[in-house]
Amino acid sequence: MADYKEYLSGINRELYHEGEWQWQEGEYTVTRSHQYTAPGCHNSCGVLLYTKDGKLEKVEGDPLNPFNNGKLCMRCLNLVEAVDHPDRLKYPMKRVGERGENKWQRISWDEAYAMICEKVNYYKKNFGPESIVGVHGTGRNINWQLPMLFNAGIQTPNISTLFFSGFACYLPRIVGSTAVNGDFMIVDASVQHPDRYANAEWQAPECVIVWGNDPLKSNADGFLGHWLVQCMQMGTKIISVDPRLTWWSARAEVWLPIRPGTDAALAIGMLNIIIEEDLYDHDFVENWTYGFEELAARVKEYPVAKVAEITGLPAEKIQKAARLFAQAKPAAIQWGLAFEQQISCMSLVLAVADLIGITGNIDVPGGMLLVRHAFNAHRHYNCGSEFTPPEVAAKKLNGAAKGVAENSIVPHADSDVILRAMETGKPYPLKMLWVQSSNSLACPAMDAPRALEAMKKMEFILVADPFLTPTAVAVADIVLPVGMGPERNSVRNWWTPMRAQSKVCQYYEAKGDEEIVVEFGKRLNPEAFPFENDVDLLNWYLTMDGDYPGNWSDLREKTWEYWDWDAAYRKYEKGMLREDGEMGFNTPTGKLELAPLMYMQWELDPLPFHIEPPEGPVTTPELYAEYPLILTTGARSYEFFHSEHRQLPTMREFHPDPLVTMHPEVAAANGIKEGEWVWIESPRGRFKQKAYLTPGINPQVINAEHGWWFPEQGPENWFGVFDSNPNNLTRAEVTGQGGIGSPIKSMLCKIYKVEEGVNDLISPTEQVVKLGGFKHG
Ligand SMILES: Nc1nc2c(c(=O)[nH]1)N[C@H]1C(S)=C(S)[C@@H](COP(=O)(O)OP(=O)(O)OC[C@H]3O[C@@H](n4cnc5c(=O)[nH]c(N)nc54)[C@H](O)[C@@H]3O)O[C@H]1N2
Ligand SMILES: Nc1nc2c(c(=O)[nH]1)N[C@H]1C(S)=C(S)[C@@H](COP(=O)(O)OP(=O)(O)OC[C@H]3O[C@@H](n4cnc5c(=O)[nH]c(N)nc54)[C@H](O)[C@@H]3O)O[C@H]1N2
Ligand code: SF4
Ligand SMILES: [Mo]
Repeated sequence: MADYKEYLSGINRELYHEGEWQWQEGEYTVTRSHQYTAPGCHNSCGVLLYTKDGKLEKVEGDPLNPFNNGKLCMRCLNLVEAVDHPDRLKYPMKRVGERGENKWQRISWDEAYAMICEKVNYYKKNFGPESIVGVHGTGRNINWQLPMLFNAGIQTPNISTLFFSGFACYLPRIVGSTAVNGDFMIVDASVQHPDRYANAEWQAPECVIVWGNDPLKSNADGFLGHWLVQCMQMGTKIISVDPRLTWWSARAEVWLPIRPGTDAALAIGMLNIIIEEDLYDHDFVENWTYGFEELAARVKEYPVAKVAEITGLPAEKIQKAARLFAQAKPAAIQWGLAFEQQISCMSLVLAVADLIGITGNIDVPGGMLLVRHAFNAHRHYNCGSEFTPPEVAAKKLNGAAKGVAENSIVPHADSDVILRAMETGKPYPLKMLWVQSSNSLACPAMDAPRALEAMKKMEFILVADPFLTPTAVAVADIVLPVGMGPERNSVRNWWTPMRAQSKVCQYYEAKGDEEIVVEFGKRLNPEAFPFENDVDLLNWYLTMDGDYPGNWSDLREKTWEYWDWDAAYRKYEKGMLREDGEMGFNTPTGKLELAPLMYMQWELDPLPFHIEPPEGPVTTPELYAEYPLILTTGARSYEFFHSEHRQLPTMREFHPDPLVTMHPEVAAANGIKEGEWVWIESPRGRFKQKAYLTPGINPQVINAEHGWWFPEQGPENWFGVFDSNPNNLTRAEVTGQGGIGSPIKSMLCKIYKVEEGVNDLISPTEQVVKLGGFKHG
């Protein structure tokens, strides 16, 4: 697709029924839709769903959809296997044995509604709505639906991604970016133009730093990795900051295999080089920024030799990267999860937003585009919060994370404070957990064994999921079957464009999240839920704020007319960013704040600095002597979305086991061969994965996968959920500046071979479930 114009003109639009949302193709009904979740992803690509007699038979990418150009990842291509999977939950069920025994009795939805509503009303009346915690997972297609149920239906202020300490995903990048430039920014890979790469105004970035992110695999946060591949075909050069040799590192001008958790030092060092060598954009800095002098003074504290020492990177490579980035026009930074999964999180986000600022790469073609949500419809995780009475809202379990918790995008309670409250009953008792779209024990729970003990103290736990997860088996009192993407009518509204998702099939008694929200909402608080069905809810959502002109069926039938990207560049010069219509950025000073006032308001240092990881060669040398490897975790893979898809044969054929990646020298030093099972241990516990050897990794570092459980082991052993779980080693309540960030990608460990019958007599799952966890101080 190097010549995109040629590609566009080559598409047979008639063949793909341009302008139609549904048609007949032989024996198939074809529906033009978007797949969001379940199965999960952060994006929502255009799909053509082929059904016959109400059954989904085939899925193809929609070639007319400029968002994904007909391309699909293996997870969407494999949708039929997921939708048809026999392990799916078919009916609501209530627990009849002890918790964890996996004894269930089928009940009807009416019984489930009655039972659950009775519990909710009981706890509300006796302990207040705040005694009920609403839990969801990462941004699947639940990001306004479940908050609406929790805020307006239950009216609890305690909504959370449970046990996921330090808001350690995405949110800090959103609020940090907002503090600096008033908005969120993404790499401008032309997505705001329906004609994409052929657009006359657009330009490919000359250089992109792919930083702590692997967008080909993760496609996270409104950005598809293949857009960047397309840019590379048009000349974009890559700098990769990653301890692993990723696809990007292998094609980079400069690969910086950084010591995990030291990225802030690198970013500040680059700022220093760029300012010292006078490579910054004087015009932009003078006219549009605030705080340059202070920033310039701070970054002087990070000369390149010091940064080289902290990061373990050669000084020349750091200089080369800084110069290449600063001299490229335009340039951009594709940042990722490694930003939050380290203690320096808020400083790192700031330093990198400053790098964009001083080089003048903000809101220019091929730079970092300032983005908002389609049609300014901005209700997401705060949806329905106006229905929570103020005196109840004031009881939200907040921690130190002021900037994050008080922002209007994700007004979540602090999961560490919830964890403590579950354990201690303070500041007030928590009684009920409503878990919908999270397999907490397998994936988000930092210190998973501790999380299990805390959950056991809850009186009533509901889990709503498409599958019977280990979390459901371990602690649920009732489980509800959730419909998958092709089984729900829905709306995708996160950045742009606004997209509709159509229901084309039904699995037993599973219900989509919208249906579940409406059914419970109208029973729990009818005033806030004057809806008959899912489509009523969607119509309300689409028109409650913002300026979307139609209803839900308009959206699904005329999706192609609703490509509402705000394609303007340099919006700050045009008075398009501020409510007062003045020129400038949507910040208190109207400037791009290199030293943001918001940080000061949140009681954070408004200038970036480096914090050493809480454990490592520098902070804890004695521990390092015994645990000499740095453990980073969670690098994404094509086959899985977090803990999902472990039951799908196709995925397991490609990726049968959890893999721990290590340098051959590390393997040799520890007597480990390719493909052998390896214990990964710290003083807090251990887990096992299979060795994958490659010279493409910083030899100080090993990388373990996250989210593993083993459906094939069956529910009796809770699917072996702790056996390969790196979150036996991670900790809750260890967070960075302002209570934000968590060192999930920079811990210490040692490794040794699993020897059958010798050192594997007790599995981690048995250790946690039967013996009460790992013994540690
Ligand atoms: N297929 C798939 N896609 C997903 C997900 C999934 O589970 N599967 N999860 C979704 C979610 S919720 C998220 S948050 C995103 C995350 O997606 P990404 O941002 O891509 O996150 P990761 O793959 O965890 O890590 C990115 C890279 O950071 C590197 N890394 C590790 N430690 C460090 C460090 O200290 N510094 C630097 N600079 N790099 C480091 C890793 O080697 C890895 O290549 O993906 C989303 N998309
Ligand atoms: N060690 C380590 N741990 C990590 C990470 C890491 O990098 N390293 N990454 C962390 C990150 S960034 C995140 S965001 C968390 C993610 O943690 P979670 O988002 O909680 O992910 P899962 O545990 O996979 O749980 C999601 C569940 O939702 C179900 N589901 C999927 N789609 C839908 C839907 O549309 N509706 C409903 N109701 N259910 C659905 C799935 O079947 C699955 O059981 O994990 C974190 N855990
Ligand atoms: S990015 Fe991949 S998994 Fe996500 S919706 Fe698109 S094709 Fe599906
Ligand atoms: Mo995430």
